[in-house]
Amino acid sequence: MRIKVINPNTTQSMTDKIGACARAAARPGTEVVAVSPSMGPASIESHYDEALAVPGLLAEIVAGEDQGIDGYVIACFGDPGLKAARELAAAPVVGIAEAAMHMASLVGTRFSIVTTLERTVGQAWHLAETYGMARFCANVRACELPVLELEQPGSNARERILAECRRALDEDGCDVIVLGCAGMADLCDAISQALGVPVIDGVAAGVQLVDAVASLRLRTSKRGELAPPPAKPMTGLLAPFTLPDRSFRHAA
Ligand code: 2AL
Repeated sequence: MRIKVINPNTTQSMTDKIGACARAAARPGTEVVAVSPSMGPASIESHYDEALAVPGLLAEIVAGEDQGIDGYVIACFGDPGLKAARELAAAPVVGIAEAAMHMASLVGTRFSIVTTLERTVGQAWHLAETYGMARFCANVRACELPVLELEQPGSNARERILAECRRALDEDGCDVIVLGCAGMADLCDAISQALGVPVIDGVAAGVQLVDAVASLRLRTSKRGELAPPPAKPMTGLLAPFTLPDRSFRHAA
């Protein structure tokens, strides 16, 4: 089993951390390949960042289909490009927000999401609604923490996230915490121990979930909406994204 974990931002230290956490969560015998795209934003904390992260992410999916990858994890809590990735890949693709929310719904009754900047709160709610998970979501809280602060040695990110998690447990009526950024993956164990409730890191949840799906020999349905995209020229800077014929091998 080979799982490709794609950090859609281009910060290598964060990709290394995500890779280490994904490997720690993976089943014995499952190989984790952690990559970031060759182009895109250094961090993803706006709709603009998210939109511009998608082309590089999709290039990693196309490459993965030639690398014999068994499953993909999109390791950013906005789940950027998830549906497009599913159109391109036959192997299953899971986003960390959808993985974390589904996992949280299995171990409690209501979860609160603790994320980075306030401006990303709306997107987290949007995803909860899209996935049918809003009924399990008690609240989405932000720490006003820029994503790249999670990469700075000596930052007080952990304390600020932990304090917000405690406020969530005190005020939201939740019994599970979902961490709202892939860059928080390495903090999950410590926060979980400090709080005494399940704390879900989407990277670990995504690796296990996609492994389960692939182990059941389930692949993304190519009937209807997630069929390979229709062939057409892409122009300008996107010319390299014109799909070669071999990308249409799954067509009915
Ligand atoms: C994220 C994330 O997971 N990676 C990134 O660059 N931004 N999420 C977030 N809520 O800020």
